[in-house]
Amino acid sequence: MSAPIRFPSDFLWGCATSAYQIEGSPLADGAGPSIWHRFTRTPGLTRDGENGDIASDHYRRYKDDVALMRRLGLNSYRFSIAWARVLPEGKGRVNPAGLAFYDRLVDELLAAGIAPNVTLYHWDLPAALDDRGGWLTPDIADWFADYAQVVYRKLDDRVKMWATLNEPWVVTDGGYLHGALAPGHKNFYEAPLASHHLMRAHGKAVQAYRAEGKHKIGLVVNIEPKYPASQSPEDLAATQRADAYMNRQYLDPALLGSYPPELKDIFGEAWPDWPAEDFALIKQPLDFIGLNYYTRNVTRHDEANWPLRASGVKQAGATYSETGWEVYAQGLTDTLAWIRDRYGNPEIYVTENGSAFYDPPVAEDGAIDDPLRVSYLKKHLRAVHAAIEAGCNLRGYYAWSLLDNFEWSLGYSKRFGIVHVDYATQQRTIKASGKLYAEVIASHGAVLDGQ
Ligand code: GBH
Repeated sequence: MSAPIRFPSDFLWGCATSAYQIEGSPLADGAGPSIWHRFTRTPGLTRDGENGDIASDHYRRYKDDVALMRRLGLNSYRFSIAWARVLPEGKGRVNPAGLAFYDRLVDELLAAGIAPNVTLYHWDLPAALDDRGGWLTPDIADWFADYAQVVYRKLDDRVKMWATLNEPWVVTDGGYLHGALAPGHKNFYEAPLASHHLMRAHGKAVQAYRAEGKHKIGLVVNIEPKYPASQSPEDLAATQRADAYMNRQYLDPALLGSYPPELKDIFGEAWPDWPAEDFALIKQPLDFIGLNYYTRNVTRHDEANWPLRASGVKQAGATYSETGWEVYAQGLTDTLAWIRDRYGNPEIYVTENGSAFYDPPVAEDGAIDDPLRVSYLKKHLRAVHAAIEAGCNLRGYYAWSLLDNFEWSLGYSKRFGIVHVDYATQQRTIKASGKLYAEVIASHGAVLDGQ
């Protein structure tokens, strides 16, 4: 018999979103274009040429959306700021009207008793900075810190949780190595540069925060535990490479001050010898780690999958979501325990967790039954509770996502929301998963007992 499920009374219960995925109105009120604005205007790069011009229209409906959060009982909300709304050219001139949107959002949240948790970068680089080299140029660390400082000065009186980057692995792997995400490069030699400058930018933005800010700042990473497909030396080595590439590439320099040695093995001559002083910049004391967890990976050696020479093995009998990711809640407990042990039990939040499944249309009585997402959510919340029981310093959980939204190159074809969005009318409908989440929050988890 496991212990009854009761989450701490000060546990943060939230939902997460990101600017380009929900806001719409990307050029409103003097905002500059981002790399996603451009990417979606290049034919063939997103499904059906879909873009974030309207998305979930949150830029105009944010008050309704905060009311929705209140109905769900959230006490925190994680969102990101669009850099190019604040600085249309990415640096230099501030656009007060862009900053004012986030100012209003923060006030609306606080009036509803919801603590804002702000991410400074969720993939929407100002296009003007991409023109100057984007994440490939060392200058970007200063550009990012300058932007961050503008935002801290405006919002740190009310925002108590900040994150620098969302998922630097995805920025590099999707944006610079395989090209599925903006800016769409496929360049082996660029990937290590982008990674390194992301981490330098993270370090500078944390330094800037220590000079300005009074609260907490952290880094958000995506982690997928890598389990070997067999005990063969080849599969074990492939598993280590996959783990180094996705899971240790960012946390190790940020928290331990060095890169995993496997990266040299993966990137060969494309992996530079980094200046030693960069690591002092990258390794800044952090107040928390944000963990985005979706799935695991069972890994085998695969010479054909360049440059990692490793690939995932599908598991018989497992459930796969509509994005093809295995549902594996134990991996969340395992990942939290791994971070606890490897990095000295830092304060941690699950900053994203969720799933895309086919949703039926809204029923006549207004209900949306999404049993697979309900099951995913229950299993992962139990996994989170198990990690707390196992001594992880875990303080909050954010479901991805509040709303159905623009799923990057997959357009609107994948729905991750616990609230359904009818894109023709922008009407919001709380799905069964959203109702379940509200019950979990209201009962401090007790509703999960015995299920
Ligand atoms: C998040 O990243 C993003 O932060 C968010 O913007 C996005 O909408 C959300 O996920 C949903 O996609 O194919 O089995 O090898 C997710 C990071 C990294 C998770 C790649 C899935 C591949 C699993 N993803 N990973 S698999």
